[in-house]
Amino acid sequence: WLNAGRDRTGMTQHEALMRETLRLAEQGRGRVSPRPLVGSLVVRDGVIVGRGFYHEPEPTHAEVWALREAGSLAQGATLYVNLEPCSHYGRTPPCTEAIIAAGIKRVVASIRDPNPQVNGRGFARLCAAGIEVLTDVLPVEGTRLNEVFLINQLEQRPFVHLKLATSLDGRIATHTGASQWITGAAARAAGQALRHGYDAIAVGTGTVLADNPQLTDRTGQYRHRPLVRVVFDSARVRLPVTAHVVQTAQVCPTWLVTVASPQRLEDLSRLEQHGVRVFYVEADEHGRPHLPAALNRLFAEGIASLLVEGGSTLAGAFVDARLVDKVTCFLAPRIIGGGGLNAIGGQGATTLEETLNLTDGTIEPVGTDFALTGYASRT
Ligand code: AOF
Ligand code: ZN
Repeated sequence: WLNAGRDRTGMTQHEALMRETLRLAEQGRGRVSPRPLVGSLVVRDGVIVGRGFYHEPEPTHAEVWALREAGSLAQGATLYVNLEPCSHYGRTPPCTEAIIAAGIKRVVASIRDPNPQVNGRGFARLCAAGIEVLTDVLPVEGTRLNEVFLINQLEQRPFVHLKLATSLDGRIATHTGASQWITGAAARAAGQALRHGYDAIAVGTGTVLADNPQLTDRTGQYRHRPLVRVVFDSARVRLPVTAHVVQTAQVCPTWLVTVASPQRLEDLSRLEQHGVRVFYVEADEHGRPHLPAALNRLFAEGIASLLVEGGSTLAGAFVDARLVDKVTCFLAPRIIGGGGLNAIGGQGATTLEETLNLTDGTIEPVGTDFALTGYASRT
């Protein structure tokens, strides 16, 4: 009674195997940046005979791992991969050639690779070799999995994920400044776990002064590059040498993004002596780092993804600049009211046509709180 080719959950066999491919790719999280999360399967007569996923420090691409495991069983088999196979000589030879040489009959993919070195050439090369190519299998899931890589390739800037933890009325502190803790332990742990998938965490100096946070990845899972703590400061340079992020800068990188301030050179050199890297970018109209310039600079330094953790001023600046791709809000079912501090400062919208809208939202309970996630609408 099943629909042709579909299992009891309504998925086709291609979709079910692509789901497994995406699950494999996910295992690379925290160890692929600035490259994509890629998984691959070799399937012969409905049986998985090879698996692979991309993970640094090995430069080997997912497809090649899967082909290696399959060995001679790859002859006449189908290869699943969530990203178009590469067709260029990079750190490794092109996967298209390995696929052709192995005798693969059909390639099933989720999304095209926008990397200008590939961008359709991988599929074209496979077709030219007589391989059947089927793409756009679970394209929404494939796009989400590589949301960082896709923004990097298409916009040449880091992917920006704004993380908030607020009361039901969108506040992050009471009118006296009390802020620890608005959300419960489970939500705080979930927020910390997000850090594992990111290259850098951004906070404003106000947050460092108020909370003196550690801003570390405490998942205990392997990551191939250390998490970078990026502090955004104005020309006043208020980041104190005594801050935890400065005191530990030798073991866990801390970068300061600021604007040129000749009267603060002594403070800056003291921070540098503690191992803080200082980046100067042009000032915006408030005398704070111009965010597009700051992101450009961070991208050039290898930061492919940034988790913005606050506070109100920095979150507001990112929202005003519309440099937010994704938002996760841990929402506590409590109301602060009165003059409590808003999670998002900045200029804000004047009309309702100017608000930053989220789409594809999901909400799920986390302990006694809720995690709301959405993507900035591009319209
Ligand atoms: C990966 N892993 O499994 C696949 C990738 O820097 P290279 O030479 O390793 O090339 C990286 C590019 O290759 C990457 O940006 C993407 O376009 C393509 N596919 N990359 O790192 C993989 N399949
Ligand atoms: Zn490749």
